[in-house]
Amino acid sequence: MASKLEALQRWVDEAAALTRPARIHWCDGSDAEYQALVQQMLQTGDLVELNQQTHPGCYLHRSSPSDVARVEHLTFVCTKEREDAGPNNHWMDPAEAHAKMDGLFDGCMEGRTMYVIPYCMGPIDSPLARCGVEITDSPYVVANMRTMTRMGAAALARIEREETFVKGLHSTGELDPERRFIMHFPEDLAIKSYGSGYGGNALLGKKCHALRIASWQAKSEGWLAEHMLIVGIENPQGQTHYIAAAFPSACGKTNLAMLIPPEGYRRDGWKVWTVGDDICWMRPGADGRLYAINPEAGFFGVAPGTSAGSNPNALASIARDTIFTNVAVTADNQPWWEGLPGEPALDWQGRAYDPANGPAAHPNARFTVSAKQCPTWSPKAEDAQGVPISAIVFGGRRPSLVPLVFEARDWAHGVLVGGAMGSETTAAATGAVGVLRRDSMAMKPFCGYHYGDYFKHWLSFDQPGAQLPKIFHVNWFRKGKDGKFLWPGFGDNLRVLEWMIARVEGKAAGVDTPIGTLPARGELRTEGLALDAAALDELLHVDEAGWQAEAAAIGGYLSEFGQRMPQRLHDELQRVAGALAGA
Ligand code: SAT
Ligand code: MN
Repeated sequence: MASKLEALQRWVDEAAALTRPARIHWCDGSDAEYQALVQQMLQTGDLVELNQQTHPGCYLHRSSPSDVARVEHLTFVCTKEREDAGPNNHWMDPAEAHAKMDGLFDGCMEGRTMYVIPYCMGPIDSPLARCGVEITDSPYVVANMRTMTRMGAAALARIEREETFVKGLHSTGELDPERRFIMHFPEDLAIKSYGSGYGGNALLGKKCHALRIASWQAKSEGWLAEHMLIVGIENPQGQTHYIAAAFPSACGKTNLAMLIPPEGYRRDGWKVWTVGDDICWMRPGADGRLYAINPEAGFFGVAPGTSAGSNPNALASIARDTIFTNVAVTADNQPWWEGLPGEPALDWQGRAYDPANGPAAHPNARFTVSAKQCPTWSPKAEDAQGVPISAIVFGGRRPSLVPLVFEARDWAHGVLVGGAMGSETTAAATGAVGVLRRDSMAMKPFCGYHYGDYFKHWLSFDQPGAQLPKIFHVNWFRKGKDGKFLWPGFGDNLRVLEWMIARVEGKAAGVDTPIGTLPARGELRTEGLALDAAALDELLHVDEAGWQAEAAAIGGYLSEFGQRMPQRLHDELQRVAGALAGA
């Protein structure tokens, strides 16, 4: 196969001339192609078969032990002007970056197959969808891309029609952390990634395209590419509100997207529909509302902690036809991780399990599965027009200070609330875990341009005629003095979403505070919940002195972005600080 689109064919020819593969395979996305790849990987040891009785079609990939997460310190945005990448990104001059990468790619596919993967991010017929082509020498990447994107013939046809696509060149190289770089060239819609096979570094449709490059495209085309789940909440009357929520990696986006309503809610007829668990592209529709699609077709979820208690829908999704990465296995060869019943026999590196070596599954072990296997997969997720968003939610891991939920006064205040977001770090990225870091809109590792320009872009949606979603902030991770979580989380988070929907529908008064609107006493339904009044008070308390210090810290953070930070956000912060001082 080849392409009749000259620009595509020329780029593939150039990549082949540089990397010198033994053969080139254009991926058609068929079942037969997938099965052949699996067979080949079983032979090379890239995949290990799991128990096919209990887990039909499931396989395990063990990565190199030094290649288990995204590497933000090796990830660059290469714009002509350094300032355009902003202080939120590592920057390299494009010419220097190309030279460096081409040096690494030189001859790197000798003796190997080069796969050409045309893919579409979003429903194939959606005007909100965008396409790309990834070139890789990794069959593991091809198999994962097939699950995570609409890959193959239909995508190629759309690319040939539109004549524009994101170019992603990838090689696993030697998997040497010293020879590993993830480079983005937003001005050329191009990505070059070398030396890692891990999801966020190697499945280029995901973070590299659907967030870093897409955020850049979105800025110039008037839409938003966000690190958000999308969930539909259907009330007993059969009306569904769609909510988009941004949390940093490994803070429970997948769990919220697949939430199971608490017992009483189920009885009353509440339903939850999963549209997406990680990425959301939104654009104003003719009626002024924001319409969202999930650009992905699958879930690349964190395995540890996924259990019948925390996320039964995820567990049901991954019972078959799933690729597991860096999980442990039981004595009868079933996938295993911390949080599941039973016990591990081999750890994620394939060694006999020994607690002295740490957890059996890597803390960032993952599953890759088609979204269609999720019991709550929304029929609307395939809708070309997307779903209308009623509320946007920001949140992070904040053990203290930040209440369970509050609502921003208006859009501009909401942009400040998202901009000020902070969270304790997790295992999804290399580095220390459990340190508070500011992570505006959960986009710190993913915004492909200057954060100041990004906030300005967000503010620009507030226009006459716009019917914008309400903006909320949540914190499921608040701890009491005993160090235990105050809020049960998981399914009970629906109680908080219900309050948000009541606010959207004008059915809850709330209480105004300097930081925003909180649920008034009695507005949050707590029946059936083992939560004492003191815990609820603490969860909904605004500690003014603590927030004054927080406001000062946020001010310092906003100043890091210099002149490009819109004055409007400083003004919004002044308003909050003023209200706190007067409180
Ligand atoms: O970066 S990944 O997509 O591999 C996982 C994450 O951090 O969300
Ligand atoms: Mn993510």
